[in-house]
Amino acid sequence: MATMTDTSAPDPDRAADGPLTERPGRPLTVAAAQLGPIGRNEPRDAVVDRLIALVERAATRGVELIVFPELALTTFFPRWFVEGEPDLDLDWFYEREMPGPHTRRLFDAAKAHRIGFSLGYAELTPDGHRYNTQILVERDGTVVGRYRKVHLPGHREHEPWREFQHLERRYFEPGDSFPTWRAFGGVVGMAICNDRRWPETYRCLALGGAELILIGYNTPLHYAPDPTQDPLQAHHNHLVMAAGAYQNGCYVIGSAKGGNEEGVDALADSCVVAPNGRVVALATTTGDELVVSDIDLDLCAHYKATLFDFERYRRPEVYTAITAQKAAVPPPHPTQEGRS
Ligand code: CDV
Repeated sequence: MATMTDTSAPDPDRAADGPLTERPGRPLTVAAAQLGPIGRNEPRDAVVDRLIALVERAATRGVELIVFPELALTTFFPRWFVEGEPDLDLDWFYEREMPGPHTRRLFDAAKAHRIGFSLGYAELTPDGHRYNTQILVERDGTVVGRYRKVHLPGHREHEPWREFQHLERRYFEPGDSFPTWRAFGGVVGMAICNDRRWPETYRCLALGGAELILIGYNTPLHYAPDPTQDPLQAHHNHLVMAAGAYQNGCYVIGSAKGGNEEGVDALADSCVVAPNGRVVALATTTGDELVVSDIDLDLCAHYKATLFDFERYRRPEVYTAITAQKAAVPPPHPTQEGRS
């Protein structure tokens, strides 16, 4: 029988070298900078004005890092099939440089207030590639890193049976990695919208040491392939981010573009989730709103060094199916002989 002094059995509730003790802490004040709808013809400068207003509000609240949503500079244009929309200039929705002529003011305002930020936008590279991208900018205005969305949802071809399209797979190429960076006193990673539903996203980022995962999203309340999910959108949103945070000992900041955008209702519910899996700050509106939280990155160690001590407890040799196969491979149906 195990005694109080028996150290032979691994105790998952205790760090490998003894109980976690009080630490000095790595405090950081963060905010999801939720946006309400952006109109199809809303000029870029008007959108940037809204982003700067949120930066200025953040400054009065001591915020050091703000997270803007996915495609935060434009309406969610993948809802339109361009051939059917002669007035739609698709290239207008993409940024060719970052910062560019319109976004330079945002960089300057954030730097003036010593506020870092993460911003989602449609990227058009000089050699013609298009990505759904999010960047991370430090408090001194330097671009720390860029992430390109890995999990592109929706479809490639026009599907007229839908109330609105979701043509991300037509308008973007997928990204191919989950990088992490040292920034804001910790290790930071990013993900975009549909990425947040996949456990692989968080685990890949956590294997890169992520303590803080920044996620922008545009989630229509109506999911055409299976409308039974419509009333569950808010539940699924927090379910996946809370699970990702807890199972990887990370903070997660989820920032929505919510409200009714060009006739499509989108989920708001921007939030900050702690490594214990609790939503510690939550939006109360569907419009432009700062969702502020005082976090402590040292809280991550309580999970990373105990229950989710990867080095001690993970079994990658047993998880080979995760990278070796894509679709599920169920066992074969039993044969008549097998049943007898
Ligand atoms: N922008 C997104 O990635 N939206 C998806 C919808 C289409 C399901 C999402 O996962 O929220």
